[in-house]
Order: sequence, then structure tokens, then C-alpha cells
Amino acid sequence: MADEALILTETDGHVGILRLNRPKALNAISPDLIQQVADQLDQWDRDEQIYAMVITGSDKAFAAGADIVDMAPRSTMEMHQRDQFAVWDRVAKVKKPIIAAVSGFALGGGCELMMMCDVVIASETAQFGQPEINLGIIPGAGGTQRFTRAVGKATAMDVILSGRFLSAEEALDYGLVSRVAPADSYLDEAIKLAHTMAKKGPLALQIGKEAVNKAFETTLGEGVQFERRLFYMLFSTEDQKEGMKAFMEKRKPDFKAR
Ligand code: DAK
Repeated sequence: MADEALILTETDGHVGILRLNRPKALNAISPDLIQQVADQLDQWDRDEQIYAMVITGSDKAFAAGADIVDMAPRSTMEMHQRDQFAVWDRVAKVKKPIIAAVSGFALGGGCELMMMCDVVIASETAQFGQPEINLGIIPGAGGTQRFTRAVGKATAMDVILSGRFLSAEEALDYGLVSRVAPADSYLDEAIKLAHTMAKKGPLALQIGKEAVNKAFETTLGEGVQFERRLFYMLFSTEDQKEGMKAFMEKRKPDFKAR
């Protein structure tokens, strides 16, 4: 029998939906799995018909971390030679918006993958953590940085140094996720949000994502200058002309990603 696919994908209008599919291992992220995720997201990023993406897992686990069984025997040089960071980093470089629809465990690399997305919609059953400390390591795919930027130092230290999990409600309070939805509708809500985004100007979506992400990389003054240049740039697009014309003509805009 052929191996089960590690990811399942579908498109719904202008939205790409990717499901992590190693349910028996709680979607533990093996090198092959993250490679396939990055390849698929890159493909949709280049696809002119896709405007927004959703990543999800199973109801029990978004992903319980990088694959511990795969990592356990590795030497320092093996980890170095495989340079797995490069493939993880590709997820954070996707230009189009990505919504994570998270249920059950989002731990370690699973939480890090989620934090590379732009919006997180959590099921009320979701649990979040960076429990690498239990394994004698620390987060390796940006967890110490992105988790800290999301929740602040006090909570980041509490969670990362103890290995404890946050509930969905805590994650919402701390700003790690943007919404909590009932267990039977979190995915629908994420897809609905992706469709809402997909109705906007696709170029403005990408530029808006780039501008918000810049806030984590620069000073306020430089960030505002960066925003201003991107703002001017959008006045060279047909979508800006169409968006403002449609407003004045009291009709819905017909954006063309041009
Ligand atoms: N890796 C491999 N298998 C895993 C796994 C993981 N992270 N998490 C769960 N599984 C497997 C279990 O071994 C078990 O397999 P079988 O025994 O059935 O064969 C199956 O999934 C079901 O798990 P449990 O029986 O343990 O289920 P429970 O409901 O009792 O417990 C749990 C659920 C999530 C609390 C528990 O499974 C657990 O503690 N899992 C490990 C969580 C964890 O420590 N995560 C952090 C892993 S370290 C890097 C990039 C990223 C990273 C590192 C480097 N580079 C770019 C180089 C990230 C590192 C990590 O994420």
C-alpha cells in the first residue's frame, strides 16, 4: 500500500487549504513534512489564482512538535549539514496571508510553524507550548523570539522554561492567537476569514502583510517610512484606481491583482 500523504491540499476559490496529515504521530513535523509544506506554500505563493491560504491539522493536534524520533540520534554536524532551518524559514517568507486553524496540540515546532502564519484561529480545545525544555533542548525554529514578541517576556519565560501549556483562553488573553472559536467551527471560521481577505486587493494584502511584519524588524521611525513608501507604491496599481472608483460609484470593487 502506498504511504499516506503527509499533507492534504485543496483549493476553494482563491483560497488554498493545507492539512498536516500524520494524525497517528499528532502531526509531528518530520523533515519530509516541513519540506512538503514549504513547497506547497511556495507553489500557492506563485499561483496567480490563490490570494490567501489556510494551514490546519487534525482536531487532536495542529502539530505536537518537530519529530522527536527523527531528531533523537542526530549529531551536531548532521543537524548542521541538513540545514533544516532553511526550509522552515521559507514558510515565514511566503508573501500571501496565511491563516492557521489550530485545534488540540500546537507544541514546539508546531507552535513555531503556527507563529510563522499571520492570523491564528484557535479551537477552544487548543493547547500551546514550547516544551523543548523537557527534552534538554530549547526551541529551534524561532520559538524563543516569536513567542516572546507575541506574549511578552514574563509569559515567554514562564512557558518556555517550565514546558507548561497555555489554554486557548490564555493564548487569546496573551495575544498569541487572534480568535477562539467552538471546536466544531474553528476551521470554517478560518476559511471564511481567508475568503474575506481574498475579496480584497491581492497586491494590497501582500504589501499589508509585509508592512506589518516590518514592525518586528525595525525602529518606529524607519517602519513608518517603510510603510509610506509601500503606500505610495500602491498608487501605481490598477487595484487602487478600481477600489476608489468602485467606492465612489457605490459598487463592489473588481480587483485584478494588477
Ligand atoms: N515527535 C514524534 N512523535 C510524537 C511527537 C513528536 N513531537 N508528539 C507525539 N508523538 C507521537 C507519540 O510518540 C505517540 O506515538 P506512538 O507511541 O503511538 O507510536 C503518538 O504521537 C501519540 O502521542 P501520545 O501517546 O504521547 O499522546 P498523548 O495524548 O498521551 O500526549 C502529548 C500528547 C502532545 C502531550 C505528547 O505526545 C507529547 O508530549 N509530545 C511531545 C511534545 C513535544 O515535546 N514537542 C516538542 C518537540 S521538539 C528545528 C526546527 C524545529 C524544532 C527543532 C529543530 N530545526 C529547523 C533544526 C522543534 C523541536 C520540537 O518541536
